[in-house]
Amino acid sequence: MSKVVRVAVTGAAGQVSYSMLARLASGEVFGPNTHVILQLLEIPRSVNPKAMDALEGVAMELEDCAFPTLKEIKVTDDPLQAFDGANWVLLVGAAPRGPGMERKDLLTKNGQIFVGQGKALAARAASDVRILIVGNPCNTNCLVAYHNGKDIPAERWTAMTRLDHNRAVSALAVKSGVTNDAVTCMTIWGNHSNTQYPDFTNAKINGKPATEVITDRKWLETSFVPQCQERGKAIINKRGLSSAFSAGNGALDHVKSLLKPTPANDWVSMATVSKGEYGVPKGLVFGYPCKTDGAGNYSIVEGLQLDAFGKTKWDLTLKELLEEQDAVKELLPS
Ligand code: NAX
Repeated sequence: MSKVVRVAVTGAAGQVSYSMLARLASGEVFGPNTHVILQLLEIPRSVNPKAMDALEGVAMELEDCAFPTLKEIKVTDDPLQAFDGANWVLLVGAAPRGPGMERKDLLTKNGQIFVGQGKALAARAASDVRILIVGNPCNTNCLVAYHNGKDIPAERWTAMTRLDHNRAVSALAVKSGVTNDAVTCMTIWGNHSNTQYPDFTNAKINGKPATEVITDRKWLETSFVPQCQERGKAIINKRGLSSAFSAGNGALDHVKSLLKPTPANDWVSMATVSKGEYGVPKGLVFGYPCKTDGAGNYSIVEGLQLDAFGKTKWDLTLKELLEEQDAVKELLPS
């Protein structure tokens, strides 16, 4: 094995990371001929006495898998060490919403974490780094990190809408009685929140417009869209915990998509730093349909049309992201 890839993961003792790290180390993502060095970040013992212990336990389990592709595991509470030379960075750790916390407080509390991590990434990551923000509110956390780590080009920063994408694909497949691979061209527009717009109007089922296969428009508008938007909450209601392995799976699908070209007749959903596509203000982190080249790069699929229903939903999710941007404006250097 001549190739080595350094992968930094934050929130590495949390439940999403727990469901993801073995898969990252195993060769599933980077292939059987690439050695993986995992650089795992948690919060210091002075902030939470249990987090580093839990992370050390996770590292012991990873060792005990004896993956031929796993070269080294570093555990640290210092972002500069975690991001040192990292080629791929998965920012999963974030501050959870505390009791009585307002949305604005959550945005600014997380924003402060992502100011520091954006700067640390710009200082230490590898020159070819690719960054995925999973920790919520992921679009705005990505916005803050990017604006504070601008030495890293805008196109290297993405936030995760892939779990939403997979949820939407599965929901259409179940409704139309097909397998998941028959559903293509799904887009999650906008925010990874309950304003996201899962776009059934441009999606396809067995190559045909989804709206020709599922002709029950009322179901699409009043069941499918809210089901996707509220899926996270529905899982919490059942499990008593938020989505974990489906979220880890979404993150790995996102990375795998960047490592493999998107098939000609399909695209994937990613939230990216807007260059103004579809009229979104530049610099906002917005969920788009994307095609990838297999070398870590994406391009936005241009020219899709939305109908009146879709446009209304699209406007709402853009409005929410603009409000989130306003809530963290003090954290964005001009
Ligand atoms: P957990 O609470 O299980 O784990 C989070 C971990 O992050 C904790 O171990 C905590 O100590 C650590 N952490 C907090 N601040 C940190 C910092 N500054 N540096 C390093 N580590 C830090 O949450 P989990 O269920 O794993 O979810 C992780 C994040 O993913 C949450 O923000 C969650 O909201 C978000 N999600 C995002 C999804 C998406 O589609 N974008 C879906 C799933 C998930 O809910």
